Amino acid sequence: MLIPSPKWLRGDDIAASDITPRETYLSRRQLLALGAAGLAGPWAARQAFAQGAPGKLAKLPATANNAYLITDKRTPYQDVTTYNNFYEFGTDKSDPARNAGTLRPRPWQVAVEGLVKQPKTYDIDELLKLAPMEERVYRLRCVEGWSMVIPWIGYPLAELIRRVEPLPGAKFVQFITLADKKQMPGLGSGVLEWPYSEGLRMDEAMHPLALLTFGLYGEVLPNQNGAPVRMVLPWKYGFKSAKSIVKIRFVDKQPPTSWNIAAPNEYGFYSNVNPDVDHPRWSQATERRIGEVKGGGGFSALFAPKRKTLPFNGYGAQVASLYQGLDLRKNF
Ligand SMILES: Nc1nc2c(c(=O)[nH]1)N[C@H]1C(S)=C(S)[C@@H](COP(=O)(O)O)O[C@H]1N2
Ligand SMILES: [Mo]
Repeated sequence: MLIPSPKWLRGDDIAASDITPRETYLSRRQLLALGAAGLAGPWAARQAFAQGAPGKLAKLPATANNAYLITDKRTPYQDVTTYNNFYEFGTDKSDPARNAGTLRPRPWQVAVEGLVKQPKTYDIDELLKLAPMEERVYRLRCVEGWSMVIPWIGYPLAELIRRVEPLPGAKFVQFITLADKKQMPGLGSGVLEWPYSEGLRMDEAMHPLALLTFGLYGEVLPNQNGAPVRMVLPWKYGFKSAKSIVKIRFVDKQPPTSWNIAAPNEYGFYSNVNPDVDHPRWSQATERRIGEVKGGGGFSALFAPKRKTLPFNGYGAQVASLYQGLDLRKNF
């Protein structure tokens, strides 16, 4: 799959010619609506633009990495930032966009600890400069049966792992995310065990696809998408991609994960996207692409055409070898 591609096949070119005009059109329509309500003006123009497209957060320069080619049309920014799972801010898809304004992504520190030679607490600005930023267009598929295609910005987690020098006893990496009641209204509910915890086997964590992610669509992460730093693991269900990380811990045993604790028969440790292993309450054979029909993410989740879900979310050529000899029905 690591084939150099003709320029016209690249996702960014498709997006540039295809999505931008539509967003411009939507903004103009929103402006007209605001104008009719007597609200048009520079402020209204800014608001209308901010809703549909990037442009309100700090830019995060990155070099496109097209090694992992995705030609699917990108999910519009509007949907990427308003249809979210981030239970610390509520369990409805629209809650994170509405409630995550209270998250303070600065100052921020990430403690890298456990079985490593060089444990260290990184300031977010230091972490940002640790390795060259890449833009990678990845599919993200939620276990709920919807997916998105997003231009993420970050660098391989392996860059960080190499620098802290894991000890031979380190077999797993655990990600622990922020749990602060003052910033996160959803922590009052007992739906999940807080802080949110996820984990990977060391070889999964070292895989070049595993992206330590700081931005999307050319800018730093919006709060609702896990500012200031999250994981993106494109071959696993979305919940493995922990948001707003504060600790990365190297351990010798498989770490507990929040979703596995909440429902052990539904969410296993591995959580590789697998169309052949149904969730106990629904099939995983198909998915719907958010943004494919108009009317907000929720409409797409219900009414977009069904697509066949691919093994490992389409990244089998890169990652299937990690699981050779492992029974993926048992180790779901
Ligand atoms: N801390 C934290 N991280 C999280 C979650 C969460 O509730 N809390 N939800 C997960 C789930 S279920 C999904 S599908 C993805 C969604 O990421 P997105 O909103 O950026 O698309 O984030 C994952 N990371
Ligand atoms: Mo999810």
